[in-house]
Amino acid sequence: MSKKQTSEFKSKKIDQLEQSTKDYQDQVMTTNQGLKVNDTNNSLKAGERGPTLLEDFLLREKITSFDHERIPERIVHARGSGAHGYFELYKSIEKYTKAGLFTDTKRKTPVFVRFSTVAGSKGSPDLARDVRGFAVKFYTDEGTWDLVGNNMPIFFIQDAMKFPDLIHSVKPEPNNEIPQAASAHDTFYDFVSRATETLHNHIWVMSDRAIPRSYRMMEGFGIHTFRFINKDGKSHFVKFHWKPVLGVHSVTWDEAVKINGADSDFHRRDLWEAIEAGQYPEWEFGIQVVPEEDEHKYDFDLLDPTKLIPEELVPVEIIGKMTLNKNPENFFAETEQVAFLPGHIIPGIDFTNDPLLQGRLFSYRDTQLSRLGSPNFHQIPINRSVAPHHNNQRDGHMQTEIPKGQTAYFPNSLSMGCPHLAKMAEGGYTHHQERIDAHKIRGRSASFSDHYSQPALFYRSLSSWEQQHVADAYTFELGKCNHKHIQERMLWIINQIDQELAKKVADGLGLTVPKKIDEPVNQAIGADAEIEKFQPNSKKQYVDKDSSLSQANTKFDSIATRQIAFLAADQFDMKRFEPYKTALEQAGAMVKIIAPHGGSITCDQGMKHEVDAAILTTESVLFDAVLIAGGQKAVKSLQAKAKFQKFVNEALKHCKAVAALGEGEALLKHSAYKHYEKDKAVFIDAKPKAFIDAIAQHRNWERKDKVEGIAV
Ligand code: HDD
Repeated sequence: MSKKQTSEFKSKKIDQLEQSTKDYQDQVMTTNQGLKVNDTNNSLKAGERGPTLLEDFLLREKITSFDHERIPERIVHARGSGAHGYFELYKSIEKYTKAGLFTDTKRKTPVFVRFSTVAGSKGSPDLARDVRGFAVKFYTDEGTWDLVGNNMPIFFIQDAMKFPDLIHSVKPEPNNEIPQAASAHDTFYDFVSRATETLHNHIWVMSDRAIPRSYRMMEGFGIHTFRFINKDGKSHFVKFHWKPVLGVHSVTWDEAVKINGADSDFHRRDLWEAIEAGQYPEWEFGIQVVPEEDEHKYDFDLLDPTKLIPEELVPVEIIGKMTLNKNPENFFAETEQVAFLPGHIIPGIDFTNDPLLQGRLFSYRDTQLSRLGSPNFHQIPINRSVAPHHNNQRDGHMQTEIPKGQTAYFPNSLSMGCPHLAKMAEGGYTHHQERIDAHKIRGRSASFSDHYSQPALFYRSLSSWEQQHVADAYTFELGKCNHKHIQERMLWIINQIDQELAKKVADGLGLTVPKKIDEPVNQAIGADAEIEKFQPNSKKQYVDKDSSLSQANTKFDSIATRQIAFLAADQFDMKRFEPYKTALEQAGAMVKIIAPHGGSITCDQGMKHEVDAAILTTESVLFDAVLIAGGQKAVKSLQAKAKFQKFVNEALKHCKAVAALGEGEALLKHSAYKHYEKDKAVFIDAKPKAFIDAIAQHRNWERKDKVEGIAV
């Protein structure tokens, strides 16, 4: 995280957007035609109590605009938040690619990023258990490149043909439109249990990755294997990675459920506030490169998007960094209207035959036509490239440009052949020449048929607390299913991944893991042969564990932007608080005063302190750590409101760092956690550094079993 003063870079994209930005300060109100308006409160009537007149053009303009101000939400990823920033290159990788943003270390390439959940509607809560979208638009000098990825390195399905089925199964059920932004329902598990290619992405969704602490604390992945093409035309396979500088951190499911109620905009607000505070989110950019000749070297197929390349086999090479340093001016104009297309590509990068990617190349342009209403969506300011565009495409709804000249075709002589074709030396895009000699078939390669090895690798690689979270998530999700045959089928499938995991889930559901699945429906849908073909394949174990898959191995070196609740009341002990406040803020954390009432409180030194939130309006789950004020009178006031005790109990239950100053220990003493004195993340009058180090650890999972019984 860099501080605002050190990173005020303004990109050429922002310059371009400023030309379309309107500022209404000190301006008189007008109609869309520039006519000055002197009354926007009353319609034109025949007499004060009389009927409204058809003549009222002001009413008509205002109401018509309002009536049409919604556009269709995205089919998937409807709920999201965006920000501007830039990408910097650490070192040229010209040996792999000729792409300018990856060879010119002097460039700062402007980006716009949109994070999202997948299943929920536009207004759904941020902390749904779900994959997060991680879409990056690079406005490069050679054209716009969109890397439309997720926060998980694999996808649910292998072929775009199944995408509508996947989405129909996870979205609210069609008869009653229930549940919103949740995968825990019958149709999803009916599908997952029958399409076992989904299992790998699915187990990631059962893990803590699906409930991030912040967009700023999650990884991003391009998922598909792409191609890099260098200036000699040589191709390498490549996978793209984003690694957050703050590390990968999540909340627990209990917190997620409560955050959704306490602040359903939790992630949106967190991103917005961090950028406003000058705590710019940063991700390092990494690549996994595989030479063409190694295409068939691995036990999985590089074209299969349900497989990752373990970092143990091909390490990620870090080559650059992305910084988000500006919030949008207008949510609709920028974040809602931004259109990402995997087909937006630049010289030096090319596609592979990954059948999921191939289908995506069609779907995204198509969906923008109904979402944004016209093939001219590239003219919307946020979608405009910074590289100039000239071609013979014309007209259509909302054409905002005025193409000059007599011709709109190629070849022509009347316009001297212009716009003329780019020569290779001018950077014309050419596709990698791949030799294809094949039968036209509707089918899938046998090399895609291993559905169990990588879910098992993922589970094996997790720490014990992460594994427990996965078991809890399966139990919760399947517990919400109403059909026993779906639960049992899932248990049978989980058993192929890991028997201990299946047993835990079965115990939670009050079922047993079935030995055999014998469902008459398979015959009815002709699925027996298909199911036989793909399940269960004997698992392979090409690596024992991959350390990059566990959040236990992430970074724990910063408390920048962490939210610290300071529980305080009038007459709190300022002398004890001051060194904590200074140290926490110097380390980049945000200290918020939570008091019995709003307004301000006065410390024992007679100074007034503005209250950030009255206890009534906030919740423990919105904070990363808790600091309890000292001072006899103040602590008495805290004890007089039971919610302060609940606040502390909850922080303890969620394994967060808690520090008490002086008399503040009374709140800990009365907490439901009896071992607080021996806990490595609970402090009484300790040095601020100890508290800071514990916050940087994110959670003290050693406490987990001891706080199981705390009821909050
Ligand atoms: Fe997709 C949106 C990510 C497969 C069809 N997708 C969308 C967004 C993200 C992804 C991040 C939101 C972009 C934004 O913020 O505007 N999608 C993925 C990833 C996939 C994937 C990482 C697999 C690796 N998607 C996928 C397939 C299809 C689609 C296979 C269709 C065949 N996706 C769409 C879409 C969306 C979309 C319907 C909805 C809104 C939009 O495109 O712009 O076209």
